[in-house]
Amino acid sequence: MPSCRSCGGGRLEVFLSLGDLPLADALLRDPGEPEARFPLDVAFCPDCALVQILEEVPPQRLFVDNYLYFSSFSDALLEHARVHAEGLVEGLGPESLVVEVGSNDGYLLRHVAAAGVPVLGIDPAPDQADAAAAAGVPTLREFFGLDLARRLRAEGRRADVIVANNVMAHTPDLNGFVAGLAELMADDGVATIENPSVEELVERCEFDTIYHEHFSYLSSTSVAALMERHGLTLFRVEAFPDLHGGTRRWWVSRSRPVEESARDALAHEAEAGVGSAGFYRSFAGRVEAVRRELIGLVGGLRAEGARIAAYGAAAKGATLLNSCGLGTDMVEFVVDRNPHKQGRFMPGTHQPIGPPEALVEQRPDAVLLLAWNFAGEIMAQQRAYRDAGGRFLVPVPQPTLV
Ligand code: DWN
Ligand code: ZN
Repeated sequence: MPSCRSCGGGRLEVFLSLGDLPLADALLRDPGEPEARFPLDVAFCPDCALVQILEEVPPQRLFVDNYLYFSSFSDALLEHARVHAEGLVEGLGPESLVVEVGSNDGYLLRHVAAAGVPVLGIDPAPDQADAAAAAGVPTLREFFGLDLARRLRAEGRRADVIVANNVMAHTPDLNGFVAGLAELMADDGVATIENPSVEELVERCEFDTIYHEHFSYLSSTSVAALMERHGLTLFRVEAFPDLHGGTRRWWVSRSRPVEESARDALAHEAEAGVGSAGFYRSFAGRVEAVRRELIGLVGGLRAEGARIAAYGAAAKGATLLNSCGLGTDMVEFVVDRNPHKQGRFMPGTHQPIGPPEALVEQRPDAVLLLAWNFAGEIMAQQRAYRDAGGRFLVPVPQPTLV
């Protein structure tokens, strides 16, 4: 049993095992190509409340060799990033520096650059870094950690703001990552760290958001403990209940006064029990119930002769299809707006991935919404399919045909 990724504690308690699954974002070029599978066990640390997986797939394999996720294929996410960028640039100017770790295709920093504030993106994914450069966002193609932070500081670069959206949970070396934030951050700088909240993951049974890219599953409680260890303080917490199934934005700095939102978030989690093992103990049973219900619902539709497709070649979709054993005999194909994903095949279950237009052309009776976190945007977009009688199957928190 490995020690805790955050505090080094030796009392990790596994509360969910999803079996040996393929890498969620490793979409295949050919369904016959060999696929590695890795165990997916989730544990709770009673010493610092961090929820984490035990397996450590090398980040190079996860995020560089075959990484197809581009942030700019969700309008809701783009709008969320634009609003955040606009808030960040207040009070900054041409002497400032805003760094984003995990900057992907420049979806956020391009707004900061447009406001005349110097930016630096950091992301090892080559195609995404190329897209960012084309959008006017200079990007270092590297993984972020303490040694990169030290090199940047040695060059005299200190960040007034560091943005880290959906990346801190993706790094196996949590302490190196946070030490890097402290090293790169100007004395009176801040970092804003966004990740899904483990509280909603458990409460809404979002087990499909568990995959090997997500080494940690964060809470205000575990983030506060992690930051304290590196001389940083959690001073503000924002909640976005509808983003990625429930997201928090954690603001940390060396010396900003702690605000009510941070105190409230920690008090709420203490009340809910997010920092204790009991909160997680019933999760596996609830996951099993949702799996069975989904398999039953899909099986029932197929038994009536219904044809079923899926929307969103999302990483979470790979976890859902594989942990529920939904192969091409149950779900025929997947559609996705991201052209880098079209023409590929889902990991493990091998559904071909095509453009969303296939829904209107092939008219499946029901569509499993793998990207349920964007249900509003997607169902509005698929008005024609729905007006023609098509129905969506939303898998979590409760499998529901809408
Ligand atoms: O942490 C991560 C989250 C933020 O994004 C990364 N590990 C990888 C990724 O996870 P995901 O693939 O589950 O994220 P999404 O953004 O929920 O995936 C949505 C998929 O659906 C994308 O492939 C884009 C696609 N999409 C679409 O085809 N039409 C999305 C929208 C909104 C649409 O209208
Ligand atoms: Zn710990």
